Amino acid sequence: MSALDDLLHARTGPMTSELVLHPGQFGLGRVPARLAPAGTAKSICGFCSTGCSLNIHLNAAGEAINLTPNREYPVNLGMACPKGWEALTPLAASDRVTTPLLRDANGVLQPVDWARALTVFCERMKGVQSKYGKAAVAALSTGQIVTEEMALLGALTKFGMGIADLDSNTRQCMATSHVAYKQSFGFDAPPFTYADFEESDVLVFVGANPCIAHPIMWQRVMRNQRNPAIIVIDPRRTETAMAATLHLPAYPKSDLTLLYGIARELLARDALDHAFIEQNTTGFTAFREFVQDFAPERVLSETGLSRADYMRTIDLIARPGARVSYWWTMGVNQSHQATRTAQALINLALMTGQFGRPGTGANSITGQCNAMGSRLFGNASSLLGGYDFANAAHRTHVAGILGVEESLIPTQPSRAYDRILDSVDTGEIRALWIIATNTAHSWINQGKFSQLRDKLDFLVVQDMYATTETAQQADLVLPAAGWGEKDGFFINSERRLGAARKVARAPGVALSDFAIFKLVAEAWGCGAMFEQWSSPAAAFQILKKLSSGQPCDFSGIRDHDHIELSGGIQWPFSEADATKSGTPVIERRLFADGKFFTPDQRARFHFDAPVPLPEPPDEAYPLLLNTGRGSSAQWHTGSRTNKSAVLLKLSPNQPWIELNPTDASKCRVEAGQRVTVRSRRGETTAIVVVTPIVQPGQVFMPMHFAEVNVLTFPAYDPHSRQPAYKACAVQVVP
Ligand SMILES: Nc1nc2c(c(=O)[nH]1)N[C@H]1C(S)=C(S)[C@@H](COP(=O)(O)OP(=O)(O)OC[C@H]3O[C@@H](n4cnc5c(=O)[nH]c(N)nc54)[C@H](O)[C@@H]3O)O[C@H]1N2
Ligand SMILES: Nc1nc2c(c(=O)[nH]1)N[C@H]1C(S)=C(S)[C@@H](COP(=O)(O)OP(=O)(O)OC[C@H]3O[C@@H](n4cnc5c(=O)[nH]c(N)nc54)[C@H](O)[C@@H]3O)O[C@H]1N2
Ligand code: SF4
Ligand SMILES: [Mo]
Repeated sequence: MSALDDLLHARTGPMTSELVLHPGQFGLGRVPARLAPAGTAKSICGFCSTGCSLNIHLNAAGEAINLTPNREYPVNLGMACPKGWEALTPLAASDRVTTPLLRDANGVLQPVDWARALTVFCERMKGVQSKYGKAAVAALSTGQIVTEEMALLGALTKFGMGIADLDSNTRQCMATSHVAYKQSFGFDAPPFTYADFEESDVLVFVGANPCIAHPIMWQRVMRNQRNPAIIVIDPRRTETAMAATLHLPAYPKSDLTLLYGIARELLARDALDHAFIEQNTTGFTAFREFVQDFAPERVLSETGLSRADYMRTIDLIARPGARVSYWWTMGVNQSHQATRTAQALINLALMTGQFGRPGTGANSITGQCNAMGSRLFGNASSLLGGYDFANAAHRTHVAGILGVEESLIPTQPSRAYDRILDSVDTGEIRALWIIATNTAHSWINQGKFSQLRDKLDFLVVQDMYATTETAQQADLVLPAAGWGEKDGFFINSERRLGAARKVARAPGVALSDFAIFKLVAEAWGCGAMFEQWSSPAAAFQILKKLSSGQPCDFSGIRDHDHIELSGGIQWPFSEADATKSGTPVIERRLFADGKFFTPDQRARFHFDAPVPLPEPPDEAYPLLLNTGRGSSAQWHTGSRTNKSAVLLKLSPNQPWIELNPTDASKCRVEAGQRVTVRSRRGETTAIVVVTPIVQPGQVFMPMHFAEVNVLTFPAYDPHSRQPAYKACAVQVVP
């Protein structure tokens, strides 16, 4: 391990050497992560999937001192939300983990060097594998690291370490969109570009609160000069709903009924694009038949909407010549029938031919900065590059590009997050490696996760902080560099690749995830398999090859600099595109020719009958709990945003619960009071906010406090296995 010591010595040296390995050391060559020269570097924000470009201003030593939003970038046009403005602050937090930490015999996490950490990692993981079988080790990853890192992790775990189960927090977030698009379009391909926010006549937002969750996308809506009608379908009267033309407060999870009802009325009015249906879709006849069951009486009684609002919605959508776009986020994806609900939106756009023209589309808004990267390159549900594990030709193709033995590629996708945790429960899985996600806070029905900890022989957490709920439970913590401390690319909601740059040095001996994965590969004994992955830049070239010929083809992009100089590049941008046009177009939407990615190039209508809520309110637990984003300054479990004094000032720092005035008086509680919130799985306390934003019988809690997932009910969409975080029964008591 002395080579490792050399490495660490180099690591703690001057700014220019985050991880400068001697050429040939472990066959690594150099893993360059040089800092940009003094002046200004451009980097894509590492919080949400909007993918704003930030100008990072550097001092003479090449260290970031502050930032301003990039005015030239086609995404944010000089704007940023509070998190973007504060993006550098979490890097300097005092609780950054600066060395590996290993739990000692007394149960205390103690600093160790990398050599020891890697030895323990391999001994314990291999120990579990030899005792219980290879399948006894699993990994949970993220949508918040650069694509090169995700892909390397995916290849390392599955092909190098024999780990069959590698899932990620993208399951909590975008699994539904992935499956819905794949089934309907033949590939996970969000069709839109952000220009569509400005080009629509009617924008329908379903279970999306962009004012809070995607503020810069909302700014793009505000730039729309076509006097658009904005329809918001959300049980809460959110900031977005307040700004809308029409708010439809449909009862939670009645969306499916509502959307099928709308399809029925469009049929009745013959507001269809017959040519599009005929030429570009299959399954319409059965769908037409199916929606006949959704007469207005049924829709109005199940959704609780007024007839006037319902009919006005249909009038707006059916207006001849109107460009209509449908946008959805977690109010759809986190439901017990999430995939079919997403597809109900896709169906509306298909039957009316709202594709491929400005201001149209059935558009899933992504969550994390690189959830789109993980959908294509996480190697979890799809094989690297959006291929299928079950397809032998795909496995041969990918094995060829990577130079790995084909037999090492699993023939099945990973099991989903919930199944992985179930297998921990049954004792089938004994060791977990968690990277850049905070499971102990964000997973549904979190009481269960804490019990599972005791069933694990070995838990490794790789994070920027050792203070997260999950890292606190780890046996081994691997210290990671964060956004701003490493190079790579993200893919945003509109399929735009953006380059994230190293503008700061990670603290102590923390390393980029890329470097950690390389070191693990070496220590494990499979380093040779990843020889060509010598740096993020080299990995980018591999990913280009994997993308080539796929719908997500970006083989026309030279390198990270090319991405940056072009203002980001949307896929597809193939080698042929590059030869043809030289420069990528600034805004590109899919399906202008009506051709989809299915074998017959036709989109599919998918539908299913609505089924009741998994845990409806009853006498004992009379309120329906909805959860989601609380403010534009809070990010998920808070491990990054809680480090900024500015962001902390912009949002309440205690868990709160929103109650309608009628429920507040029924429960005999008052605004500002601390109350107990209880579900069948656990209880917690929160401060009461009395507000008509929530409907009677419904309450809302932000997800940014660990307490909330003590309460949630573990229901999942059957197709995507995404957790249904937004509906469970609770009681509120003083
Ligand atoms: N500030 C901030 N921004 C973020 C994040 C963050 O943590 N903080 N996270 C990012 C990530 S990863 C994601 S996934 C996105 C999430 O972005 P969004 O999905 O927009 O945010 P949420 O608040 O989770 O949920 C949106 C809305 O769904 C509604 N909803 C709940 N149930 C239903 C239902 O049955 N039907 C309908 N129609 N609506 C329903 C909720 O009331 C809520 O207003 O945000 C991203 N942006
Ligand atoms: N009740 C409820 N629960 C929810 C949701 C909800 O709406 N309601 N939403 C769900 C959704 S959509 C999501 S996306 C999840 C998010 O849930 P999580 O992924 O658990 O939330 P984060 O706080 O973003 O956790 C990311 C972790 O990665 C670390 N990190 C950041 N950058 C890096 C890096 O470069 N390398 C490494 N190694 N670590 C890094 C951070 O410090 C942080 O601890 O929560 C889900 N949970
Ligand atoms: S909108 Fe998203 S990408 Fe843009 S600055 Fe805010 S968090 Fe970053
Ligand atoms: Mo998410």
